[in-house]
Amino acid sequence: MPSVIEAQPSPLPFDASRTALVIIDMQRDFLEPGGFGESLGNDVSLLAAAVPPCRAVLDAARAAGLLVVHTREGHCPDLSDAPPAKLERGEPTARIGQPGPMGRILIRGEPGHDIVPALAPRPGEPVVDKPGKGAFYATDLADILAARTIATLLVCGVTTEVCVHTTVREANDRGYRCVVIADACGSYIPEFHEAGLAMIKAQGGIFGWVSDSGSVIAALGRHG
Ligand code: TIU
Repeated sequence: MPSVIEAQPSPLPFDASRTALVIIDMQRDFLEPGGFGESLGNDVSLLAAAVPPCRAVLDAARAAGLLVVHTREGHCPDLSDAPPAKLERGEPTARIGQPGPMGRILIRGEPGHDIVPALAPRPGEPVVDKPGKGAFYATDLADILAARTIATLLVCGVTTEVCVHTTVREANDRGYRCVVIADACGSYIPEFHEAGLAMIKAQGGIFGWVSDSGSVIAALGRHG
């Protein structure tokens, strides 16, 4: 039975059996010191506030039987999937592939590439490894969603204006209804977090809807 998520610019009816929670890049490389986020000159502590709401939504999504998809941004150890234009960013000693306190920065299989323990994937939950900012580019996410006839995405993670936004834009063009869970997202640049959310819901919801963890959890509790 459809339920409704309180959201802006309008409430959104959704069918839980065709809804997925997509958690974007909640990796140690972005959330902890010594990783990719810090190598770009950011204060990584700014992302910590997103973890508890993200965990609360994850618990509710699991309890409601939603498909849960985790994504990780990162590259092959030989960097064959990392374009030079991306490798050139940041301080030369702290670029993608360079050694750091959590292993080679943004490289698959290294400790920094792992999802933070509080949000660790469970067996059976797809983990999509992506070389880009968007979760659809060069991944099998579209196939994973199509196999479950998913129509609505609940999206959270980091960072709001980079990988969350790129993924929502990709998803919107592919026909998904996207609900961005504001307090379960985070940015190194607070005004970009706010602007990113404003862009999504502007113009009648040009990219999707914006909600919050409490509203999403309440809606998941009401479904069915
Ligand atoms: N730098 C920044 O804000 N984000 C990224 O590089 N990747 C993600 O957002 N995951």
